[in-house]
Amino acid sequence: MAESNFVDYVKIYCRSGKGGRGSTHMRREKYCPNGGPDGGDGGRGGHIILRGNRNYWTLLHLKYDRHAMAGHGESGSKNRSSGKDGADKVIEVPCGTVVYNAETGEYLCDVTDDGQEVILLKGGRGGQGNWHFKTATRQAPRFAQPGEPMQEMTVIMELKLLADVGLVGFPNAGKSTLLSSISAAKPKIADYPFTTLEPNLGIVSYRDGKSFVMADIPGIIEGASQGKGLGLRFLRHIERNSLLLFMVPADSDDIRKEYEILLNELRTFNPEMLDKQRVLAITKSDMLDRELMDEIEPTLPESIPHVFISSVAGLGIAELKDILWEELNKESNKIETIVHRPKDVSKLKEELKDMGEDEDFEYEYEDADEDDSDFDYEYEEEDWEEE
Ligand SMILES: Nc1nc2c(ncn2[C@@H]2O[C@H](COP(=O)(O)OP(=O)(O)OP(=O)(O)O)[C@@H](O)[C@H]2O)c(=O)[nH]1
Ligand SMILES: [Mg+2]
Repeated sequence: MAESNFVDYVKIYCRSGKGGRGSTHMRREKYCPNGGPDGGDGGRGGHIILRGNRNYWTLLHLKYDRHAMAGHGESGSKNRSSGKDGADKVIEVPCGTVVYNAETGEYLCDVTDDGQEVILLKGGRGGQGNWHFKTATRQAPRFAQPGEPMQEMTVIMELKLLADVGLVGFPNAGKSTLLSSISAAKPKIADYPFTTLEPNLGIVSYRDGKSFVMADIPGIIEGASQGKGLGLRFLRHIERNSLLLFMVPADSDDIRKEYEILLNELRTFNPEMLDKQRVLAITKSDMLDRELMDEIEPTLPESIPHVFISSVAGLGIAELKDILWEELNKESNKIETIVHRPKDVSKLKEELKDMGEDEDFEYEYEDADEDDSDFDYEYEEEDWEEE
């Protein structure tokens, strides 16, 4: 796929900081013999934190910065001085970012709000210095806790745009034309299929200063679920929409059949998509006269509201907005929190390749010398034996 600035899928490596070691220092000062243990605690390792930022619209900035590493905590020192905490690493992400473990496919977290912070990987706690371990019978402990180890993980970040209404239709159905006519968005429009190659968002203003967000995604064709056309990769951008607007052109041979094909592709992608409220728009209706509309009317699917529109002639647009607004505000159609399913590990390799993300990272660990691995990190004093 051509390089594009719309990046909605990245794989990155994250590593939190490890905790600093506690100090085993013994106080030694003039006039103070046997000063006792005074080793301070180690600092906490830095966390890896995700923060929602509404100024970001894609994951492009992460494409060039695939290593997120927090600082390590510093060791404690004499005089009960605690070590400095490691610096947290904050990763700014667009609202709507979903994070998965790249090895197991497990769903980890979801960042939806501006300013929302989620700790993705916790930094290790710092070890306690030796003065914590002083007891009546053990006046001079010559040991301290090591810090907790760091955590590392390779994650997949996926953007699922947050919009109210998602447009669903075959290529050339007039989706982008509708978005451009009722919002300030300027998607590319042309009379050939697959004009739109990446999702577009537009804010549609409604009466009295009210507005809603509409997402135009690339066209879907029969067999998209098997990877035909642009496949289903963009469907996740309408996964969160509370309302789906199906668009079928008036000159289609069989409007109902086209609608059912679309519905079926959505079902294959994620059966929960069918729980969303749907509205059907018959586009390009400037090509129809009243008589033809009356003829088509009874053949349309009964269960959902429909409207004849023409974005070019402005026909039915006000009525369409009314219907969308009404459906959006029905209590039953309020966005339910979507359940993010884990990724299928067996298909993960293929998916990464599809997204141009198959590269493997090589990481160097700066300090493999300290071997803390045989410590038990429970903070119970019994665990600590005098060396
Ligand atoms: N007559 C008429 N033509 C329209 C109308 N709306 C769109 N078209 C034409 O239909 C063609 C396709 O329109 P697009 O908006 O690019 O269609 P799309 O659904 O976004 O197509 P993809 O991006 O390829 O999926 C263009 O040539 C438009 O000018 C309409 O209301 N009436
Ligand atoms: Mg388009």
